[in-house]
Amino acid sequence: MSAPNKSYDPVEVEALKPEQIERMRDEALAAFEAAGDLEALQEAKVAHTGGGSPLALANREIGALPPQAKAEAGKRVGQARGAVNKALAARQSALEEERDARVLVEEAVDVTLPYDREPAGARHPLTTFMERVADVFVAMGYEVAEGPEAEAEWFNFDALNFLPDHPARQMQDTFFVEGTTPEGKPTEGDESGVVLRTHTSPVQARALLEREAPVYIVCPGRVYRTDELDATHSPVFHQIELLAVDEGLTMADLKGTLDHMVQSLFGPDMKTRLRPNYFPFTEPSAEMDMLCYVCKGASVGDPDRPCRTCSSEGWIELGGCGMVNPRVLVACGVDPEKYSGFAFGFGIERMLMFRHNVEDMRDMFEGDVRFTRPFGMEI
Ligand code: FA5
Repeated sequence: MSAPNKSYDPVEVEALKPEQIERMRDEALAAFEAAGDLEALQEAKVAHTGGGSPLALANREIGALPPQAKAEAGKRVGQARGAVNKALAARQSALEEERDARVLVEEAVDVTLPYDREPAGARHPLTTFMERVADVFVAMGYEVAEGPEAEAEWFNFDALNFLPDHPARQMQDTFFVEGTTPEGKPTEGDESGVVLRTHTSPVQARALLEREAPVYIVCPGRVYRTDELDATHSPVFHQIELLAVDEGLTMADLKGTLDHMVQSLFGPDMKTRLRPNYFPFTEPSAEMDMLCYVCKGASVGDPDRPCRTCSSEGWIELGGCGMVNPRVLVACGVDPEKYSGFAFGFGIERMLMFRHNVEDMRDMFEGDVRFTRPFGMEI
């Protein structure tokens, strides 16, 4: 290792000359001053105080100087570095203050703004429409009744006079849950299997068994059939059922009640018509149609006024109805000599499709808020 050079003249070390140190300090101060934001200041900091900065490099030269020169150069460089660090800290806090003031303005929260800007959800039109229909009858004194969706076969079929070999009891129409063979026959020892109810009519039997006549009930609910999902069918859909059992009820009461319902839902000039049909639990039975609420029948036979809603038929099919079959009354312990009744049931999805020109039933089940939102809230 070589000894320090006694004749070494510190003035000869260029980087340690006073004017050089001053220049380095001044350049650093100017760079800090010129930094417009904290990012630029960080760059200036690295350039002027980092390991590769001119002052750091000059500092490294000091080690090789003789003691006297070392002390002088050390003092010079130390003072310059002190001034640079002080200026850096001052600029840093000035820029931080500026940033804080700017953020306070830019990110200010106006607490006086309205707070309910969250988009409000909407109830599903199936729900609101079912409630609306039920309300029509509640206003007339009917009671809302319910039954289970997993229903005893006896209520879904037997009590309603479906004979054991009725086609609706086959697997292709009904979801059998338990107590039933794959062919739809009861398994050994099971008196009644369990099915997913195929209609809301079993609530008729439940209501008659639970209450003393007279009985007036309305029952909205979910039902299941082994139908494929397409634009007009769903394996899970909704029906609304009505049952009135009292002394002296006739088809005229049924017709008047149906007319009242469509007038309440679609307007005062609405009416219904009945066409003969067959249901095991009503006798006589009918298919009920309502006047097309769009063309009011005017499109029939007029090619210049076609109606998309009723396909220019003038009428829209609603569902089934009839006078309660006396066999059902007997099965439910009601005296058919004293009481008579009427019932009807229809599909909510199909009704909604007509009411709101929904072309594809699947839109109702996809849960897309863009479908439900336009319906808003119905109160
Ligand atoms: C019945 O379900 C009878 N219980 C109605 C009834 C009640 C008759 C009281 C007499 C007395 P039907 O099988 O026709 O009837 O169905 C009634 C309505 O359900 C149909 O008019 C239709 O609007 C609707 N519907 C039937 N299958 C489907 C399905 N797969 N998807 C959507 N709606 C359906």
